[in-house]
Amino acid sequence: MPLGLCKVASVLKESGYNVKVLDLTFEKEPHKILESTIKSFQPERVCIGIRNLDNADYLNTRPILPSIKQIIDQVRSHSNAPLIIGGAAINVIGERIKNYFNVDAIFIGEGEVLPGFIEIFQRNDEPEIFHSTEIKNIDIFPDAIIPEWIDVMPYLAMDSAYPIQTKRGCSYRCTYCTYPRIEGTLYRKRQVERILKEIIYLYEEYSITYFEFVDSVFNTPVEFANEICDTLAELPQNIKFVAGGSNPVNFTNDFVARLHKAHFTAISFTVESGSDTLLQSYQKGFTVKEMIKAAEILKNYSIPVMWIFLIGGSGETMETVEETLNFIKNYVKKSDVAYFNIGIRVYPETGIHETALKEETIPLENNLIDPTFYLSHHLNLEVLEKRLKVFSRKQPNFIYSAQVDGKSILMGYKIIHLLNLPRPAWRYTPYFNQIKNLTAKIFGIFSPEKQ
Ligand code: B12
Ligand code: SF4
Repeated sequence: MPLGLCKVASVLKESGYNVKVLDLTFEKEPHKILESTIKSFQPERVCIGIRNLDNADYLNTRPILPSIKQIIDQVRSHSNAPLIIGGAAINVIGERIKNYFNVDAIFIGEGEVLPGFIEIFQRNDEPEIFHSTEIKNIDIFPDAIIPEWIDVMPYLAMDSAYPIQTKRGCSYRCTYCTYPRIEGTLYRKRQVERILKEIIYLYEEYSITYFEFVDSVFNTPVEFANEICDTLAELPQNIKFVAGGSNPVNFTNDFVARLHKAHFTAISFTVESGSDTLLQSYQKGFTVKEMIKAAEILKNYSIPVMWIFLIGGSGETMETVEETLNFIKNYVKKSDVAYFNIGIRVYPETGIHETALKEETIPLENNLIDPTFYLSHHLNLEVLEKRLKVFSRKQPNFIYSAQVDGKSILMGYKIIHLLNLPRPAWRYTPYFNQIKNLTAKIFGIFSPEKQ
C-alpha cells in the first residue's frame, strides 16, 4: 500500500492544494485510466511516487523502471504540467537517476517538505535535483489515511496488512542495506498516542483489523517497542499486528510476552544468516548465539515467525550455507517459515558496493539503476540451487525466491481472505508444501537430482 505517496498527498492537501491520487496497481488498462484522469482533472503539477527500482530478486529479476518510463512519457503526451518524481526508489538511487527519466524535478528525501518546493517547479530542459533535509519531528504532519486516497480493498484481499510507521531511522550499519540512508541513523519516534489514534480511526471508520509495522527494525529501541505493545494490548482483540523487520537483539521473554498480549499475529525476523562468519561480514550486530536464544524463547509461543535469510554475501561458501541450513533444521519451528533470498541487490554507497568495486565484480561505471547483484565468488549457483532443492523436500517450511510460484500464491491469498482464516497467509506454507511434496510423490514426479 502506498503509504509514503498518501503521506505526501495529505501534506499537500493540508497546504491548500486540490490533490488527486491515482493508483494504477490493480488497473487492467492503466494507460486508459491515466489518460482519462489527466483529461478530466487537468493537473497543474504531476507527482509520481516510485517505490521500487526492481523486485530485487537475483534468480527471477524483474525491472520496474522501464514501465514507469512509459507512464511518464504518457503523462507528458497528455499534459504540460511540470512533473516531479520521488519515493523510496529515488531515495535509494539518488542523483544517478538524473538522465533516466524525462521529468522536471527529482525529489530526494522525505516528501513531507514537498509543499515548500512545489510552487517553484517549472518545466525544465534538465531535471532539477532537490534534497530534503531530515525532518526532526515527524508528528507535525498529518497522518496518511490511505483509504481516503485510494481503494485499499484489493491490497487487503492480497494479504497486505495496513502499514503503520512508528519511527524513522536505523542505528545499525548492515553492509547491504540502504535504510539508514533513506531514514537516517538516529531514531525519530512518533508519539505513541498519535499512533494509537491512527489505528483506532482506521478500525472504526474503515473496519481495518490487520496492521503491519513498517519500521526498519520494530524491536529497536526496545523501550519504545515495549511502550507501543503495552498500548496496543488495550485494543479490541480482533485487531491484529505484524512486527515487520525484527532482530534478535534485545529479544527477551518479556518482549515476546508483550507482543503476545498485544495481539501480534506474526513476526518477520530478518536474521540473514545462521553463520557467525556471514553475520560478521554483513555487520549485523548479533551472533548465532543470540539467534538461538530468540528461537528458544519463540518456541514457547504460538506466534508464527518468518525467518528471512540472505545468501551470497562476501565470504559465503557452501560450508557457511550448511551452517545456515543446520540452524533452520535445529532451531526454526516446523510450523514457522524460513525464507531464503539468494544474491544481494547492490545499492549505491553501501558496504557491499565497496566490496564489489574492490573485488572488481561490478565496474565503477555501473550506475546501479539496472538490477545488479553480488554473489560470493566461492559459490556455484547451480550447486547451491541443487542443494536447496534437496533441503526443501525434507523441510516443508523452507522456501526460496525462485521456488515461489506467484500465481498459486495469489490464488492462495484469495482463498484465505474469502475463508477469513487467520493471517498472514505465509503461515500456511509448511502445510501447502507438505501437500505439494505428497502429490509429487504419489504421481512419481521426482526431479533427477533426488534419484
Ligand atoms: C515495509 C517495507 C516493505 C513491506 C511493506 C509492508 C506494507 N504493509 O506496506 C514488505 C515486506 C511487504 C516489502 C516488500 C518489498 N519491498 Co520493501 N520496504 C519496506 C520499507 C522498510 C518501508 C517502506 C515504508 O512504508 N516506509 C514508510 C513511508 C512513509 O516512507 P516512503 O514510502 O519512503 O515515503 C517517503 C519518501 O519516500 C517520500 N515519497 C514517497 N512517495 C513520494 C512521491 C513523491 C512525488 C515525492 C516527492 C516523495 C515521495 O515521502 C514519503 C514520506 O517521507 C522500505 C525501506 C525504508 N526504510 O524505506 C523497503 C523498500 C521500499 N522495499 C524495497 C523492496 C526492494 C521491496 C521488495 C521488492 C522486496 C522483495 N524482493 O520482495 C518488495 C516489493 C513489495 C511491493 N509490491 O512493492 C526497497 C525499494 C527500493 C528498491 N531498491 O527497489 C526498499 C527501499 C528497501 C531497500 N531494499 O532498500 N517492503
Ligand atoms: S538491515 Fe535492518 S538493521 Fe541492518 S541497517 Fe538495514 S534496517 Fe537497519
